[in-house]
Amino acid sequence: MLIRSEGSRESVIRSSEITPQHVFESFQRSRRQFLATGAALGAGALAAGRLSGLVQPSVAHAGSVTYTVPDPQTPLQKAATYNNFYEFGTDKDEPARYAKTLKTRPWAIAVEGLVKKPLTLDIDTLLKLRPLENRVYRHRCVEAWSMVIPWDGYSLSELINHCQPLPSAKYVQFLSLYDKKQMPQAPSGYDWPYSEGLRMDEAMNPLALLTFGFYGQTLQNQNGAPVRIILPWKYGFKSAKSIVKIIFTDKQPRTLWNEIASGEYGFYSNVNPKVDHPRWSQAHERRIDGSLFPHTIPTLMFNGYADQVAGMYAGMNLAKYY
Ligand SMILES: Nc1nc2c(c(=O)[nH]1)N[C@H]1C(S)=C(S)[C@@H](COP(=O)(O)O)O[C@H]1N2
Ligand SMILES: [Mo]
Repeated sequence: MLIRSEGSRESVIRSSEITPQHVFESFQRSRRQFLATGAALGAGALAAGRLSGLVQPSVAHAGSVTYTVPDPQTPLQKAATYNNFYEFGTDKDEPARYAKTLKTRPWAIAVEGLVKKPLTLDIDTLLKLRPLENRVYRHRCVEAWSMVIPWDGYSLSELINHCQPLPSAKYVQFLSLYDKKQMPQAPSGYDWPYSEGLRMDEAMNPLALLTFGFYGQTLQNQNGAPVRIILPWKYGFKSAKSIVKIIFTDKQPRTLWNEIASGEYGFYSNVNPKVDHPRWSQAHERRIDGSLFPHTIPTLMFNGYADQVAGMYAGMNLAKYY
């Protein structure tokens, strides 16, 4: 098992100052929830969403790696109403209100750049390329709030292998949809479309998830339907929503937030409690889960995924490459 749960459980206890018994109960609750989801998936009893039948019964297991965390999950209702999706407005409640108009069919991802042969992949082809797995990930926004969300998808590496990038490809860029007509709320002064990127080894890391669903159902528009990237060890803005293009390159691609404020948002943007944002600390986060009262917990190095990702940054000065 690659995800170390002990450390994170301890930090929840310390930070929220609740009794170990409560923590234990909430852990047991989320574990029961987790097992119940597994049983439901196994029985093919998923709610009406288009994902039923596509999600693997082997919940959160892929090979020997267990993709889950013991933290209580964020309720769907919160994950779907507190969003960053600037194309649909800059307030947290705007994406849920305005993204309704996003047209998610037909949809395709164009694959370009340093590949054997450029190709276009239709969303329904993408959905069937590999079985979807359910993975519960910590989701840490650079604004120091976080959620715990069960996503449905498969490793981005599976798509990349399918695309056959050339050995000269060192980076991969993701572009989100930008359609002025569907997104009249998108603020001006940003160089749309939303662009993000990864080094090739980061993109190939099994944690990087090509995501189609959450909570056992199709992604809601405000969460990046019909397909997005999820990178749990990086700040949320690296996880581009509603992507329509993937470009393999030999140069570090432009990224939207880095262009807007390069001193605040670097290319790497790995979650790091020791490297503060110039305007606030990154040592703690406000965890948005089912609790009645807001609570703050310590932020974990690489968001708790150090075992799987730290090796990729060995020898790098993470204060310089933030
Ligand atoms: N296209 C696009 N993708 C985006 C954003 C955005 O504004 N536009 N916001 C990012 C930020 S800052 C975060 S924290 C996450 C939020 O994902 P969620 O709303 O599903 O929790 O999406 C990221 N992906
Ligand atoms: Mo974010």
